[in-house]
Amino acid sequence: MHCKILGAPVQDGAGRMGCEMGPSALRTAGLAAALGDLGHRVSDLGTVVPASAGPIVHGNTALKALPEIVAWTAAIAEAAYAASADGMPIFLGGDHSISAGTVSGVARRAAETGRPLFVLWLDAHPDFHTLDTTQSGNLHGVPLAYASGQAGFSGYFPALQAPVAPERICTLGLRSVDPAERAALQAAGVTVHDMRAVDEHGLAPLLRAFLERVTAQNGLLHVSLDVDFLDPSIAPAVGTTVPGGATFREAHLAMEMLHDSGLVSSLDLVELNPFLDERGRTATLLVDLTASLMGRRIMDRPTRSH
Ligand code: 4U7
Ligand code: MN
Ligand code: MN
Ligand code: MN
Repeated sequence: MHCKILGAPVQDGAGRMGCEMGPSALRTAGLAAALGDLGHRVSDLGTVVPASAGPIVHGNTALKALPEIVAWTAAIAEAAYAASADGMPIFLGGDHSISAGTVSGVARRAAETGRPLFVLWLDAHPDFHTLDTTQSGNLHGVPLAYASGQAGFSGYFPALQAPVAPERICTLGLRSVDPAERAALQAAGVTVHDMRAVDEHGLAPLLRAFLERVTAQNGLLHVSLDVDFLDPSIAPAVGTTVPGGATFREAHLAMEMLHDSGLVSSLDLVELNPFLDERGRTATLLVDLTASLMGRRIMDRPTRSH
């Protein structure tokens, strides 16, 4: 596999500074070497440069840094579209607002190939606010709503060329959902596996059922991994700490199952705030999880081929 690393050092979408150091920390933690050791070809395509931000006026006065995030989204979407022509793009955030660009860019590419794009959203939060419903105004809380074509973004964010059908989206790990998001997720038909479901059923059957749907439709799969999917006790480098997240083994198991599926076509590693990390342990964990996703295994076992 040709892994293409692309840095998107965005922090204006989060409530606090620090995520712009995310790509540096992931590179420092040895992402490229870990992928190379697994036999992959690795290219570091460098850092996305945002378009220039013009003034934008919106009725929701809580919104923060709207022109900046719109400018980043346009540039990241172009970069994601270009990078996904072949190989496996790995996008290094940056806060989760980068996924407005990454998902819309890879979705545009998928539409050209004729294969349906599915999205697995690993996160404590669904990030399903619109520009009208967000109360914090932090735009890392809206990318999934935007990329799936929810109303209220047009005229502000770049026009979507290929919205991801909500029925092809699975959120896993949720434990902080605002009332407006809960209603919108349900109305749109997004698959929701909250931490309650993970506790009750275990992660494996939930993820397996989704992967079987992707396989049945010969889909491509974009995985968006927010650091706060993980329990803060193992991943302290987050601004949005929510207790009760995925354990070390749950997270690795998800990555191992994703690898075995052979379905993953692009990946986001987002919301790492190195300013809040402890001696690089969260960055190192993200590199190890990415290695599991890309084929590092405990023991040899047969891999399903697609
Ligand atoms: B993240 C929140 F209110 N929903 O809108 C909001 F709980 O990318 C959190 O998943 C958003 O970390 C979290 O600000 C965005 C809040
Ligand atoms: Mn998120
Ligand atoms: Mn989150
Ligand atoms: Mn967060």
